[in-house]
Amino acid sequence: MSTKHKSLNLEIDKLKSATGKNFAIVCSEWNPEIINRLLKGAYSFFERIGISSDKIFELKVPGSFELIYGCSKIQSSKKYDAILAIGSIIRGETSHFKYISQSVFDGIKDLNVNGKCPIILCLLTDDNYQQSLDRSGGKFGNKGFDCAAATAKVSLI
Ligand code: DLZ
Repeated sequence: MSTKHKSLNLEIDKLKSATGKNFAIVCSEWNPEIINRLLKGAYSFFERIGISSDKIFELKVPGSFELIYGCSKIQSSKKYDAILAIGSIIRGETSHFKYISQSVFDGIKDLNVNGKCPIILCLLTDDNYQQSLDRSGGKFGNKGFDCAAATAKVSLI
């Protein structure tokens, strides 16, 4: 086993203390193949720490812009220890990409500032589809898995 995997396993072992926590995932419906790959990564992390997918509340929203509203609703429910927001924005021909991306980062940041319940943002903002594939279970790993680990970690703060 490589050193990298040893340290990953140690880290995952530490995060097993989050097994009793309640998590919610909010995910966008845009770029569904990428979202499904990120979700697969996220659920595989939660399974590694002993949380099965049926124990995680999942809310789908139309696009990444609506992640803000979805997360806000879940925060207000006061039922969860941490929320994982998943979206994929891919640059198009207009400046829409820039406005949506910035709004999501700002909106989720504002929700984190309110201190009700932490939100980890797994938002891919890529120039093209290949970059999104590379980061959702491709050559750069799976950001869904990494962000699920961050969600477990922040629930323990
Ligand atoms: C409109 C739009 C565009 C052009 N691109 C994306 C995208 O790449 N990823 C994404 O998650 N959502 C996109 N959307 C939809 C917006 O997030 C939002 O759902 C709509 O503007 C309606 O508010």
